[in-house]
Amino acid sequence: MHVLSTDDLEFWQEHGYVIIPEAAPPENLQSVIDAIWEFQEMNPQDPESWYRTPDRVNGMVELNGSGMVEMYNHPALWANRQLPRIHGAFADLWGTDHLWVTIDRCNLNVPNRAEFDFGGFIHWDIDTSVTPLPFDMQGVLSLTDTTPEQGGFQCVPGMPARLPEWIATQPADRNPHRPDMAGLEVKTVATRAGDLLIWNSQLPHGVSPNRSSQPRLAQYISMSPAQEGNEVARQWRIDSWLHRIAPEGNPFPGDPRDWERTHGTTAALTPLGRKLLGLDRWQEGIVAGAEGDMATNQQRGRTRATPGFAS
Ligand SMILES: O=C(O)CCC(=O)C(=O)O
Repeated sequence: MHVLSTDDLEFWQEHGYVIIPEAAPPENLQSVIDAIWEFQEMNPQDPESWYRTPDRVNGMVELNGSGMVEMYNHPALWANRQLPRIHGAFADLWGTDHLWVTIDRCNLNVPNRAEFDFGGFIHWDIDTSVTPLPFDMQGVLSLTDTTPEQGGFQCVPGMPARLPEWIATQPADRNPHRPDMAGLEVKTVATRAGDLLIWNSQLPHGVSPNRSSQPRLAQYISMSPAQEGNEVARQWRIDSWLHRIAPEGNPFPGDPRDWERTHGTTAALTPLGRKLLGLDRWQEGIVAGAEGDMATNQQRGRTRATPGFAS
């Protein structure tokens, strides 16, 4: 299924991100919204409850306070991961249908107030000191309409197209995960409910502060070429889905309640979903061990801490 137009592809090349409208139907969005509030043990009608759960400490320090919700395998999340329109959009960008989907988290970025003042951040998940620059994609599905003040996605548009030249102007000891923002212009992107925003990982990006009165709710979804020869990663992914196990890794500390494993339900998968997980193969005749290394990906892949995803 082709999803992106020629204009979309040009926008992607120029700006380093693209928005796919109506990527998921409203009922799917509502199911994820309900699941997030339940998982967080918060009442959407009672703002006092939104600040109750202390943030767990993220290994990637800039994420602290940004409202990352470590729910990974709820059936409502899988329902969106297996939508043909979302798969089609990533397939257009990667130039192949043979993709795996990330087993990724959600975001509930609540409004700032006197005793809660999240400043936002701009970062790269990839290591921009590596040559050649790693290439990957990341994505976020907006569950509600999100105004520019509401704590959504922000970035430095156009940076991937000029990243090597910009790096050449920077000191050798620069932070390869956090750009010096001097002279760089940040855009906070407004989105509609159901928009899927996909960005090139070379784009400096992050979560903006929520200066509105409404929370920002989102689900992270990305896809990368399937590593069907990487049997360790494939088995890990199947176990994660089947037993509802959170990915491990530096950026995300996991859920100390182990709520999904102990209380959750394993999601039903469509034929497309089975391939996007790795349960069924896109291609026959793949030799196990032929590609990839989960440990290496895990160390380098700050992106999503999902085995099988290199960054
Ligand atoms: O929530 C967003 O819009 C951006 C999230 C982000 O920075 C990340 O996942 O690396």
